[in-house]
Amino acid sequence: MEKQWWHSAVVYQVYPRSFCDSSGDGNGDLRGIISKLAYLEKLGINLIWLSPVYLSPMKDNGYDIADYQAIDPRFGSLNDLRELIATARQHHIGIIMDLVLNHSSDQHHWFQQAKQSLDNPYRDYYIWRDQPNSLRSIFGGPAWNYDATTDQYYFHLFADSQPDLNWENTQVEKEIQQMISWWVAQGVAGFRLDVIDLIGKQIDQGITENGPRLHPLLQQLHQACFANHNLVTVGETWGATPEIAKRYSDPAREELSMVFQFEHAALDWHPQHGKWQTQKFDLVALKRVLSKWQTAFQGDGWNALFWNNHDLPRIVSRWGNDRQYRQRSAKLFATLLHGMQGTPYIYQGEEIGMTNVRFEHLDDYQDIEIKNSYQEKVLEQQSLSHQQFMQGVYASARDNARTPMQWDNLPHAGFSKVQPWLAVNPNYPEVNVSKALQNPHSVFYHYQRLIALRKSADYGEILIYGSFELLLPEHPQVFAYLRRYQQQALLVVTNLSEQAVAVSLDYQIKALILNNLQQDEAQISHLQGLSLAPYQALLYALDTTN
Ligand code: TEU
Repeated sequence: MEKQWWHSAVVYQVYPRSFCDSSGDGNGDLRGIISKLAYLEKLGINLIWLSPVYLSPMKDNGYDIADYQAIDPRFGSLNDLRELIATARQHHIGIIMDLVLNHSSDQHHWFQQAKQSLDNPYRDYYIWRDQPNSLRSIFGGPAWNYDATTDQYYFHLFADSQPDLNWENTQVEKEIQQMISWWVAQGVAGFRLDVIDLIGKQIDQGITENGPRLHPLLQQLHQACFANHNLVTVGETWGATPEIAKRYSDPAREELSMVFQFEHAALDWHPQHGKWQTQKFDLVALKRVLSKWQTAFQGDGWNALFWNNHDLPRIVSRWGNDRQYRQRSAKLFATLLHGMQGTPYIYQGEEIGMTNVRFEHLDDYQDIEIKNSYQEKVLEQQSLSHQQFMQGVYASARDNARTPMQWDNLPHAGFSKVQPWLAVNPNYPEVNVSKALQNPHSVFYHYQRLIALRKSADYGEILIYGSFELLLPEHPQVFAYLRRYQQQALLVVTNLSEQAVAVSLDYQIKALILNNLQQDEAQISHLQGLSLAPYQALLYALDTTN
């Protein structure tokens, strides 16, 4: 397949509100990000995916945009953003902006106009009906909100303060294309497209995901905004199967560079209660899903690799062990992910093994999804008790990922001089950047090594373009796979359990490249009877001469 610059890139997601507060108002901001660019360059990443910083009432932390071409004063100014783009470039880092195109905030002037009257010129920018149908909001409750002024209902797949834009209206499409082209002209490296699989919806048929208009709209977007700019574009697509993912990311179709698929990310969710009642982690299922995605594309698609983002709980708490084996299991997940084929994404704090949080009261949490789901599941339907719901919050709530970045052991973890908008995880004296940077065996340096390997002359090509073969698919503790490229082979072998385990693999070793344990390396040359300690992760180069 034709090589692209973003095949070899590593992306780091910044959730601006929680990254670094330079102004002292308890919210992270752009100048805070600028102050940490040297740190990110040291980690080795190439791109920052910047979660939304646009003007917003912050009902959904910026995923409710009131003006796509203005910066929210909490985060700074447009000049600060221009400075971020320019300074990041000096650190060899590009900026990926987050585009929320499925909906706007109800504070956007389009919606403020639209709700004035039935014949307002902006009325048709949104979706209105005389009667609601049975569609539900992803955040809980009906997807329709009654507007008394005009005696109609408007449609919202998320909060009622996030009305869905009407992509059937070509005027909407045109305005959005102009806005995106303006951002391209600001010098950004690319875009992440929020819930992009929802824009082709056909409400009256009850189709929200993967609607018939989706791909034509994306091709038009590509044509109007992305073509000839050498950008990277990544779509958020919860409903993607490999077949669907090819429709987005096959280069011949000229839509997006890649998509985030969530099959692995929702594996332990309950069929009825979803993330609010998690089920036992099933390693065999995880391996099956990931290896399906690893082998799905033959030049007609590209994987985006991630464990974490601002919507998901922390991987080390979720499927690792965030107590006794915190650092070790954090490194294990890093090795597994960065060893696979695709573009890796790191979510802020992942590189130091930040964990989930357990606040005592529901009120200690800020996320609108928590509040709305509590309303629906505990108060209205009474399908979960308060206690059950809190267990769900501890396991899966989005605020697990959104607690402020832990920079050092000063008050508020060095994130801010004042009480932050969301409380800091109390483990910050132990888990923080400053401490990680002082310890050569920290999670941070493990990530740094993995990123460096991807850039190395010896292993870059195989890590980026090598084929993938899952080993021991039914093994209940071990996740192991091979990568092959031309005459080279790599082996990743990991133990996702608290018990030591012995495996027998019939390969000759050339070199041990990475080990998440500080061990005196026994001079083994063959992998028969390999014994893995709890959460051990090894990366070998294999001898392929015979
Ligand atoms: O997320 C899409 C989305 O559907 C998530 O809200 C997810 O389904 C949910 O967390 C699972 O319970 C995107 C953004 O990443 C998210 O932060 C926004 O809240 C959402 O879109 C609306 O813009």
